[in-house]
Amino acid sequence: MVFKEQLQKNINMIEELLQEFLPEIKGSQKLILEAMDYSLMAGGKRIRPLLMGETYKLFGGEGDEIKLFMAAIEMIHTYSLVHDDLPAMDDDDYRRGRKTTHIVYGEDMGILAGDALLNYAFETATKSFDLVPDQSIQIGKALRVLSNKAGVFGMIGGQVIDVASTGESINKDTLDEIFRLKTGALIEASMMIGAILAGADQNQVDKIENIASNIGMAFQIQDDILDVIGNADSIGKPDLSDEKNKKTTYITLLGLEVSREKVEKHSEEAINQLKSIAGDTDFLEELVKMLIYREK
Ligand code: GRG
Repeated sequence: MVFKEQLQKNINMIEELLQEFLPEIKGSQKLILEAMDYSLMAGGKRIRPLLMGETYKLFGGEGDEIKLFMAAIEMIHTYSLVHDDLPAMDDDDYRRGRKTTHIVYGEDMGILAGDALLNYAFETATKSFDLVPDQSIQIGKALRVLSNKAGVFGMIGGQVIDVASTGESINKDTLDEIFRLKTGALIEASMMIGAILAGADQNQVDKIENIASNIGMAFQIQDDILDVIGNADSIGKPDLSDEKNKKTTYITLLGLEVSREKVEKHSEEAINQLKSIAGDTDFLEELVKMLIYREK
């Protein structure tokens, strides 16, 4: 099957499993359940579950427990976007082509829907203990990676440095740290969990962490580039949201050309490291190229 067809099939499968694992919208929690559904089912590229599922397959995984973790990582990613859009943070009215959660449901429900998605991610992932009890050690390790990479020394930590340094001038080391944590940590978690649940050993998991870290850097620098040169969603018009939010970016620090070279360097490293892993890495390599050279 050609790459694009396979990709669409995988995305459809992810959409279905997200819907399947979300609670039914009913009862006394109807409002928050609706806000969670609104946030999670708003589309999005689904790159974290895609990377997780493919890494799982690469290391020979064949079970269904990965689906619970694929849903969990997308729930955590979505919570971070819902909170990032709040008035106290970026104060954005639109996300993924529609009104943000706090605009539709109010700021209170925006906060709670984000909290609920974060918690529900763990409620979902821990169902894997019932599904494959004999895999409890791998599941425990995967949960540790998920919580650490999303936490104060991972994604949240990156957001903290980012928020604290907004409007300040920062150097490249600090910017790299923000990218590594804010964007990289969840991408690392996605691929590491795929490897862990498939039974990869520690050396292989470390290698995957490194590959994912390069993907995360390339992905975020490309995000900065798209903010300046425009993307397909805004019909070629730049968003310039980084400029509006007074953010230091790769472009403001190094310029467009060097930023493009950095994207190239990180993606090449990721792809070369992927090639050194035994197994069929073709789809993953295509996926990495597509993510890094995306236009939205
Ligand atoms: C609020 C705890 C907390 C964290 C927020 C992820 C994040 C940290 C903020 C979102 C803003 C942003 C641009 C983060 C960098 C990572 C990134 C490029 C997120 C967007 O991810 P995509 O492109 O989004 O995968 P879709 O909508 O496709 O899922």
